Amino acid sequence: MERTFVMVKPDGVGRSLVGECLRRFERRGLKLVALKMQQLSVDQAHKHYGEHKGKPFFEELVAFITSGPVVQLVLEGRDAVAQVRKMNGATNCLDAAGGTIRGDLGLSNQNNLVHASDSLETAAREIALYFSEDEIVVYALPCAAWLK
Ligand code: FUP
Repeated sequence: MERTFVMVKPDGVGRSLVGECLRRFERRGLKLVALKMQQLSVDQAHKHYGEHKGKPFFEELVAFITSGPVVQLVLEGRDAVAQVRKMNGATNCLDAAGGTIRGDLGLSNQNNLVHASDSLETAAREIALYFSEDEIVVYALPCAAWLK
């Protein structure tokens, strides 16, 4: 089963939207297999957003993502990477469709509430950045049979 990494960003935590985000993922049928809360260091932020180093918005992005606590999730399910990206919506909340987290709850480009991995390779890298293997919980959801 596919795994993806999700981070509720400092604006999502600060606006008390952690439960709202998690509720959407759970109701969709995605299984929560790991969860933690922390405030990222600048070093962690550089590792997380390494692909954006050198871009004009990079320093501001690092300042934002380290500005307050974040909540990190690992979710498991069918086509989890692509489905969670769809549920988050377009990067800029102003372009995000209704029914998505960003389209329903945000108005900003940078403060866009949630991050999610954009490929299976990225998911593996990002999960390993924040979780050790023994922090990922293997268990069966009783409803799994209906979510195949
Ligand atoms: P996403 O994959 O949707 O998380 O978006 P990107 O990886 O393209 O960008 C990472 C973060 O950089 C976004 F969540 C918001 C921020 N960003 C800006 O602040 N300005 C930009 O022009 C593009 C992205």
